[in-house]
Amino acid sequence: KPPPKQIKIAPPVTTTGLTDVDVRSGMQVAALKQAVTDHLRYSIGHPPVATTLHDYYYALALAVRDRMQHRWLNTLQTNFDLKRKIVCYLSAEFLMGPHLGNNLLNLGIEQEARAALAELGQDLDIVLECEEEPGLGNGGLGRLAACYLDSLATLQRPAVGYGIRYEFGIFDQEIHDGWQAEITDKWLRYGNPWEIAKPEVAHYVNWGGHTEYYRDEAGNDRVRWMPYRVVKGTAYDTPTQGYGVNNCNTLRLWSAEAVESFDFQAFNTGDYYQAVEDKIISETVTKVLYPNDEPQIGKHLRLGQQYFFVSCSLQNMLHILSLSGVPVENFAERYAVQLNDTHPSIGVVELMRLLVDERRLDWDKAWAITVQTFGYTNHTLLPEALETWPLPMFQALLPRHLEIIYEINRRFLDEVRARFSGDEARVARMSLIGEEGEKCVRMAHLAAVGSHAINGVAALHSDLLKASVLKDFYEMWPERFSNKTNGVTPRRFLALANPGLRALLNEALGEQWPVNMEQLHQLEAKADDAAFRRKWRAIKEANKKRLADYILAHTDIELDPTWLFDIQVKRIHEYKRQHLNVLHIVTLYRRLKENPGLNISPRAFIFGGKAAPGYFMAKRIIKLINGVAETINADPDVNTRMKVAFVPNFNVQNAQLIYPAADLSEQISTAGKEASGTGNMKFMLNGALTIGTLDGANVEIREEVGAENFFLFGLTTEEVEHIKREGYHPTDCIASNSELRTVLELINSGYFSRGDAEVFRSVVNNLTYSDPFLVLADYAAYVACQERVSAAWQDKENWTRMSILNTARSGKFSSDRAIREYCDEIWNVQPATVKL
Ligand code: GPU
Repeated sequence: KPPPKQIKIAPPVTTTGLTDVDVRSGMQVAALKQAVTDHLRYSIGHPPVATTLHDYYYALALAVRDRMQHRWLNTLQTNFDLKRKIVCYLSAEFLMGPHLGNNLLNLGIEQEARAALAELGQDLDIVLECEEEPGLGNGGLGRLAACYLDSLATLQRPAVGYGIRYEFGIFDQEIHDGWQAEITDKWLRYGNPWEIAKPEVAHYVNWGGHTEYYRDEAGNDRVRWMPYRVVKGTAYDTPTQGYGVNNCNTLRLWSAEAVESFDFQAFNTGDYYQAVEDKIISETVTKVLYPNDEPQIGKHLRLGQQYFFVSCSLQNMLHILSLSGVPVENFAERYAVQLNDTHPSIGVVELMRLLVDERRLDWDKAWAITVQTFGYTNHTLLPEALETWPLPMFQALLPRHLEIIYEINRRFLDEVRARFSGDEARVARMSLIGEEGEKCVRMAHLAAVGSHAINGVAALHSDLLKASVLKDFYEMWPERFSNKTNGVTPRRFLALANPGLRALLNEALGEQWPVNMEQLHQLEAKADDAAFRRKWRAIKEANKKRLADYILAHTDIELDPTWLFDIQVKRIHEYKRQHLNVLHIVTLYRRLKENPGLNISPRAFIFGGKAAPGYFMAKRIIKLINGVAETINADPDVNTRMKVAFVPNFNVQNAQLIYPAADLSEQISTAGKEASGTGNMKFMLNGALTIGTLDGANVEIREEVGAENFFLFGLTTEEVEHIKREGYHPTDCIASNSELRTVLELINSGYFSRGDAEVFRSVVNNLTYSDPFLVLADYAAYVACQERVSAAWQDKENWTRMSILNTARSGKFSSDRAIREYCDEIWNVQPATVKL
């Protein structure tokens, strides 16, 4: 990213005549204007000649943060006074996206801020673009955590998000000659106005070494962990403001530093380099986010990151509990700790260690507290994505934790044997230690054993969980299992991302819909109103124009906003089947070349998404999309009716431009593979129609919107499993479909790679001889379904009707609904009203 423009703007001098308006908390234009002016002068302190646009962003951000700070402190005090139970959401990722626009929205001061900046000669929209978004997540899982923080605050539930302050978040993606290039994400480069460092909030985390057994004063056998290294974790807090309420919760991220006292030994013996090296190793822990989402790659440092943030967080909870004068025995009455997938599941063991070794509780008591405290959300069924750690690696880093795991496992397997006597195969399947091949710790089993509640993230996913990955655990403890279908925040992804639609909804429904999405049902009546439909179309077209401008600026590809915008944005993964989408595009291309008079609905095919840097096939798929785009966009025979664009660096910021501009949402994963999906919901909220398989939350989206307003195609989960069992031969699909054969041959010939027939050989071969995600098996059904889409698009009025119905029936997918369910059914956490 280039440094912010050095626009020379003289800091203004104002005379507001403020009387009762506090510059640090006033919400009026005059107060905000004065606050920005003061921050420019006293917090940033550039002379007029050096003041930049970025300075205005930073000054406004600080002014907004002051307003939240006021609410934040009141929230903390209220929760403390009321002794409320607190949700602790443990997540290795929080993909927050840009803060400024969202905080203005949630505080209800967008217009005031816009006016204040205008009086200072600045445009809010341009200032908003200066923000470098914190990309501390890979995709769906990290963004879900961010949506849940928004809903927790809005629903007035006391909550803390605990995670890692990565110095480098998810890489920035550039496209060079069609290939993905990864650029380090230096998001902290120009400072971060949203966080407040809390150097006094620090905890110490041990690594490695060995354990010693001793007898305490009372004659009890105890264990002491003699670590090889100690790392210090310091808290950085980001306030998360609820919408339309005073509640402001905390996102607490831990940053690792070296422990100085540890250096002295080395310095005294003159081993300066050893000391410096220790410091570097310690600080490495929170350096960088691992860019692989599913599957996680089993690296030593990754386990270190997980243990580091989980240990800091649990120590922090215990510390606050004792400050409140609450006995440790009451831990589970005061904290509901949720594990966002298995990444923080070492917490089960760490809490046991803290309670048994450090607080000297007896085992049974500690275990009861632990199970009562934790809940576990599973986010994937992909076997290669289930986390396991090789035993030697685990033992080297966490020797005491391995001992505790053995003890948990011994007691647990006794229970299994008592329930299912003689079933040793079941015992082996359920063990926390995997013994086939290299021995390993199974983190999903640990999370399941250590949690009183286990949930999947969509109805289908939760059912499959009980029938496959966690079947044995379901048979053991059926009462622990439930479904919590994901949701997304309508504040960021509708009100903020789609101001045109926001205004129309306000006009039609009043202003409560962002916190009561069921009210959107009232739109159903409007779907039959031609004047309303015209307004609806005008908003969609303006959003498409806005996206087209962005795409032109970033790719040089010009799109026509009157065309059908067909969009697939998400991480690039074979199971998500971006290559199935490409096969349809090439099919259409060939049909147009063969039959120039063919009547098709003109379409823009838009893609976006990052590939894990080491994921060979995903990177080829990006190259394929770009190769097809280059050829098609340059071909005058077709480019008046179809174009293809790959939006580089898909992130939260450009997602807010993309979802509102979609006519068609591509949700085409192999049935049974996408746990839920959340992009599907963001599209629906914004009135896109879905083309999709019966996978993840698509099933529930179709249920809500009605089958007649959803383009369904493809094999079901059962059919997929059946075909796999019988032995799947993709070559049969090719043999029986000459059009598919021609399409694959065209890709293989080098036609989309300037004659180089090697580039896509691996993709074509993979589909031809392996095709693990049944792309070819679903090809014909997908192409046929796309023809139905094309025909439906011709009827503008009916398409608009369906679009309105999609928004009208999207209420279920608000994260508020999801968070209410978690609070009522898993966490038992009540709202607390915060007054100013
Ligand atoms: N998901 Br596990 C991720 O984004 N990263 C992960 O490491 C794992 C799951 C996603 C699922 O793929 C997606 O289906 C789901 O909607 C999302 O988590 C949130 O639950």
